[in-house]
Amino acid sequence: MLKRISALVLAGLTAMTVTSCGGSGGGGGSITMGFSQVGAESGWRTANTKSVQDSAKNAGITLKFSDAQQKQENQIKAIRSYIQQKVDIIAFSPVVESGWDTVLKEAKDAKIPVILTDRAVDSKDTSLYKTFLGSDFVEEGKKAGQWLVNEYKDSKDPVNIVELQGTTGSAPANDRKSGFQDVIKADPKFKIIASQTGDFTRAKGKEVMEAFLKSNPDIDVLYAHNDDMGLGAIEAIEGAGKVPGKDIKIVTVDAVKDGMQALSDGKINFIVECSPLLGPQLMDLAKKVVKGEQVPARVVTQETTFTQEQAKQVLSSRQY
Ligand code: GYE
Repeated sequence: MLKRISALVLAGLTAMTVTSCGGSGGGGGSITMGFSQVGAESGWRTANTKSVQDSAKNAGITLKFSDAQQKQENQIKAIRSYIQQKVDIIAFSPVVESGWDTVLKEAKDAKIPVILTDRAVDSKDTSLYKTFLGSDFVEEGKKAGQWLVNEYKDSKDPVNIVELQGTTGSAPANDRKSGFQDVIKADPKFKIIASQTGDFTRAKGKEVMEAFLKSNPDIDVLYAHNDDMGLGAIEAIEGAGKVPGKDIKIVTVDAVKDGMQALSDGKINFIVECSPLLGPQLMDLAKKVVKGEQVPARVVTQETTFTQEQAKQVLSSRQY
């Protein structure tokens, strides 16, 4: 009797080992990824979500996906639930840069690796995550600034700029602001006369631009941290009886379809590309990390910029 019980226990234990081995992905079984997305605030985000979902499917990775509606507390909850569910790997796009140490430490203690995708965290302890995949937002801000410097190179007059910032405290808002400022500060004729968050949404971009137009009669340039806020602002500018792209020049970041359409139509003057198609690289990195292979600490997305002419040429072939 005793012997039989111990044999059963043994069989049970073996079965458990086999399942957990399959679950870990190390033995060729499928990988489960918990992914906490920022929200659905922009065209960029929608394209990013699709890229992550499609490429998980293509890579044979089981994806648990949650949308945090631009709230850090929701992301922390999602990450904690992925830890409880013992997923093989967690990936997330942190809505803001600060305040992640505790939950990242919890994941580390549970031996669940974390990949940052799209946005960075400001944690000093870089052992809290395996790698960070995404754009160089400072560089994007610089590219927007360089376009402006070139556009006004023959003018001595002051250039009054209004800025629509992304979500307060987010890496792209912080970095696109500082990169832009770094370039334009070389010439005092460039003046940022108003700067406020539009939360990366069209609705907020429109609302804030309306307020800018009311209090500033003399706006030369709008720098919007993403296309969506720029598109909202275009509505506000047209509503105020001005011509976007002419009376007020517009430079934005992302290069999503609607942005590229407005650029081709002459309503936006220049777009700095920020690619949302991070899914395939994310899945490759996840497979390597789960296998215990070394991955680079930082993987930077390749990106370009678009003038109105260039937008016309590529518009029909854009994927997002
Ligand atoms: O530019 C904006 C989105 O984090 C790079 O978030 C991303 C930004 C993107 O809402 O449109």
